[in-house]
Amino acid sequence: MTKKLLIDVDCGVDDAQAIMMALAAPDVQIVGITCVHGNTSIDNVCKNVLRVLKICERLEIPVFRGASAPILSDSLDSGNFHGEDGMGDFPDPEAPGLELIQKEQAVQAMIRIVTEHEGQVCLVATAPLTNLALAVKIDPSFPEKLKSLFIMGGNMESRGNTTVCGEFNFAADPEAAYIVLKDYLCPTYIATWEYTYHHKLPWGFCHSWMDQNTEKARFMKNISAYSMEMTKDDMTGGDGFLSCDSYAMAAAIDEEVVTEYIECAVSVELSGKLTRGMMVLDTLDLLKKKHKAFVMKTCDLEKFQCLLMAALK
Ligand SMILES: [Ca+2]
Repeated sequence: MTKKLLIDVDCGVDDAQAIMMALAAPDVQIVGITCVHGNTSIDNVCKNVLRVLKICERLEIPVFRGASAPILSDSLDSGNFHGEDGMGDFPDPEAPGLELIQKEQAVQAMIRIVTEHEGQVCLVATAPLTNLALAVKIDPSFPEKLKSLFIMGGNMESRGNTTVCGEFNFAADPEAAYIVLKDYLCPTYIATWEYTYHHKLPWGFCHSWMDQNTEKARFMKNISAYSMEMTKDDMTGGDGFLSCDSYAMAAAIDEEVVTEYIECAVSVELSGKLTRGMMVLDTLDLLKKKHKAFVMKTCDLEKFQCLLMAALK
């Protein structure tokens, strides 16, 4: 049966990798891509998604513009990890124009699409969760109409990549992350920062992946050059290649990619001096929350690499 995916992105390089993975997967239909602030400005995010769809010859997929800033926080500086434009600042004079973005706003579109396909859509969120939080505030029945939710974000060992204890997507809009973990009572699967960090791929894989003789591989090599240079001596990289968003996408595409989960209630710290934006795992069940999330723990790296390989073929 065809899987329907709705994808919410702040299109940096790893979002691009995740989108391309979904586009290449058999039996997957992308019903829409919604854009949100994060790695770069909302306009850049929209443009980057269109660039990805163009290289994959899939510009018929509707792309929607969403929130341009967090709900309450000031915008967080992404540190230009993926370059100023979010995709390595590689010039692309042939990039499609923003007139291809749908007129309908992202949050409205999410609600409409999921209502039209009630119980069938997996929402994959690889960005700050602002659009998702707004969607449930506008339509409280939105989460229950989803088949499932896959998130790249948060952490499970208090390890940060942006603040001391904060992973970027959650730290960029802690209130949104809090709302989503509280109000989305659908089956929820989370690829935390540590899950991705513990499943880095060898650089050798990365090189053979990008050295495939295809337009898509050349595109990936070009947009990745900047962040690959950055990760060589950066706290996040060094000893391996990381495509954070692709871990959440892989889990949505093929449930066998994740071989072990921690099933427990989760929340987000909003007021800590050092820990604002940190995801909290209630492994002792002290919060007595009925809804448990599936926090990804171990990954079948062979399956994961096959999905990535196919993305650039
Ligand atoms: Ca992202």
